[in-house]
Amino acid sequence: MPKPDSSHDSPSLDNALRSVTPGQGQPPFEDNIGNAGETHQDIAKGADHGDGAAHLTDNFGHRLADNQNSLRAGERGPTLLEDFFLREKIFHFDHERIPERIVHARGSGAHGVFQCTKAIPELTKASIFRKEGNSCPVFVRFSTVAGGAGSIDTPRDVRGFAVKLYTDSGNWDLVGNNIPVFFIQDAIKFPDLVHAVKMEADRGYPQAATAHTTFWDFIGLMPESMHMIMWAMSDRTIPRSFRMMEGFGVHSFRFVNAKGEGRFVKFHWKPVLGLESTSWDEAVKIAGADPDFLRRDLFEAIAAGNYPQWDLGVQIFDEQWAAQQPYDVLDATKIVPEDDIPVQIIGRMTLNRNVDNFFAETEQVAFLPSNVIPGIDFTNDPLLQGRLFSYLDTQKSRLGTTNFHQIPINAPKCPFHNFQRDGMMQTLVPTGRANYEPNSLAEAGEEAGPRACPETGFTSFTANDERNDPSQKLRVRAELFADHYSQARLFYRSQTESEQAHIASALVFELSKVELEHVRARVVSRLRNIDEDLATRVADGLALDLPEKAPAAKEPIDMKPSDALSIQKNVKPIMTGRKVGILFAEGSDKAAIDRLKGEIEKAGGTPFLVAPKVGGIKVKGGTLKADGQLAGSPSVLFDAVASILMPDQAEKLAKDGAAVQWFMDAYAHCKTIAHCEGTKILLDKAHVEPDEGVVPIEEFASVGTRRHWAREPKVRDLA
Ligand code: HDE
Repeated sequence: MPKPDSSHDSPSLDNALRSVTPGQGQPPFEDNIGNAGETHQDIAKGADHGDGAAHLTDNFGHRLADNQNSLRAGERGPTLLEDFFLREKIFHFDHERIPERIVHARGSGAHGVFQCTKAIPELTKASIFRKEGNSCPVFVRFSTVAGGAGSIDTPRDVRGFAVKLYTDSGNWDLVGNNIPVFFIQDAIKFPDLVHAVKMEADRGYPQAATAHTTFWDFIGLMPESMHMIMWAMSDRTIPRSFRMMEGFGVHSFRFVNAKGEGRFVKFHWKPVLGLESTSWDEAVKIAGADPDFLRRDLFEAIAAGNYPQWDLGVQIFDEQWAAQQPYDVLDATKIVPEDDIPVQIIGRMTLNRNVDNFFAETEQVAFLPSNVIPGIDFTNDPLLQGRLFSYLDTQKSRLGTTNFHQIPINAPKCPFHNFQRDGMMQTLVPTGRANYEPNSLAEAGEEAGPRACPETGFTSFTANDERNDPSQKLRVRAELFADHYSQARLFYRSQTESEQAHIASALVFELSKVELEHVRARVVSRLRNIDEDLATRVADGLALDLPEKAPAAKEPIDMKPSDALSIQKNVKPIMTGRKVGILFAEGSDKAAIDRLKGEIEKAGGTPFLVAPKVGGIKVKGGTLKADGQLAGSPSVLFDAVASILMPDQAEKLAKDGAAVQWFMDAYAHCKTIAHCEGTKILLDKAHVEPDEGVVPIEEFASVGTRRHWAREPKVRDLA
């Protein structure tokens, strides 16, 4: 264990992790307890085994002689209760699971570093932003919202984007999503929202899906959700990779500078790889081909040294500007358009280390929006205010103790000292009798403990808000929160034609799964306030008579469309971070394959060889091993595909459903298909027609891995 520390400094992460590593934490015995001449240090090193392996012991240090057979009364007799090895092993195993998160149960985490790239002391006294180059470690957890911990990675769902920054002035948790707005305006509705979206209470399904009756029933009755619904039905909720999605703090927060001046701030994480999403058909197929698609993608990218990066951007505005807007900046169902307040980049985050242990780190990490540091403060957003309570509370039920902050992944990396004591699973051993304050123990030469620091400690910002009368207690929603449609319209009208079609199809799909017709109709009646064309398309898709327009609490206004809201307008035409599937078979030209692999790697992409068999295959110029077998490596797993085949092999594969589907899907998902002459028969069988994205192998590098949306009308009915 880390040495007990009277100052109660947090154990550093390294120390704390070491404390559970076999061989650490031995008491300093020098006597021999093992084989002749063997000391504790030898035992720790596993001296006995001669191969560096440690001795297997129980949790109290007793060595096991046999880990295969329990202790029994006779060769064929019952097992003895006396077997303390067996009892402890089974006892511990029985209690391995902890309650999963009520939302965001399915998540993937990684370590990294954040660095300030632009000092902004005039805006905030937060130490991390005081000087360019200031840096701190971070831990990030990406998640889906609705599904359980073992659910698939690619349902249509919002993604959590939670960042813990271990700064020198304490942990700052920016617990955001990949969508900048939320379904509801007030925390009091959160339990209802979550009950409605999770599997239905009586039947226990569907898992990880919004496409069901109770979700849409709640949504139809909650017009404030309409803006979020536009985002949720867009391709934002089916990201290609965590590495290619934006993150948002969602709420307006406050920056406070050394003079005590406050300004509103909205936080944005912008992925260096640009934005990219899958298509719905692709996401559904990925769920079968690789349920861990996004988790694997993150892990493999970091393991390969392709570290994902995001720029941290801020939008800054003051009370005066906020008061002039047609929406309330305290309303989490609204964005502040980037065209009105541009995003300034102030830092960069790099994820450069995978977790060592999923449970200890990704599962036990506890994010608290209430973790802010001096220079960053909350606002009166009623959703944020509710979150400030909920997250602390939930950690007690998940992690079982108020001492969850001592778990290495949660502990700050700066010292912490206070008079909080005891509680379950207390691992610190404070010394002395100063566990209260004030005390005068110092006058007798005793350790008196820490004191508050008025100069550098956290002080809450007092907003000068003329629109608020704190002397009244009211259960109301501020007037400006009433416009539920203008920004939903802004979002829809900022999308490309293809993206608008995706939103319409997503709504048709989701509502088609709703069993109650009046629920479908109510949602469509609300869509009419957003965009008549959208409402008509959805009604048509459901074979529903267009219902009357729902009355709006406030008539929507037209806002200026913004390119920042579209994914397709923010894709970077780069191969970096993308994966290309290369299909080959017996007799394929190894030199051509090597050449193509080299080109992909040079452009920052990852080639992945696919063949009918994974073991060595005889090719022209030697033998070649595949990374994946054809049936297990469908083209949905790649950003683009290429094939280098001899005509006889292509003919053989044309009779194999997996091969034909490989090209059919790549084509239907608007991906680049690079091929050699020999593949022709297979392409014909898959109905692949020539276009700008179907190119000879030699042209692959110039076309790259971007999608060819112009092809879409040929492969989908976009009505
Ligand atoms: Fe959460 N949310 N949330 N949420 N949330 C949780 O905390 C809650 C909201 C978000 O990877 C829970 O530790 C309430 C908005 C993320 O561990 C819980 C309200 C945003 C994560 C909780 C909201 C989020 C959570 C469940 C309405 C985007 C995963 C487990 C007032 C800004 C963090 C946990 C991780 C998790 C409550 C709304 C993001 C129950 C009451 C808005 C990324 O405390």
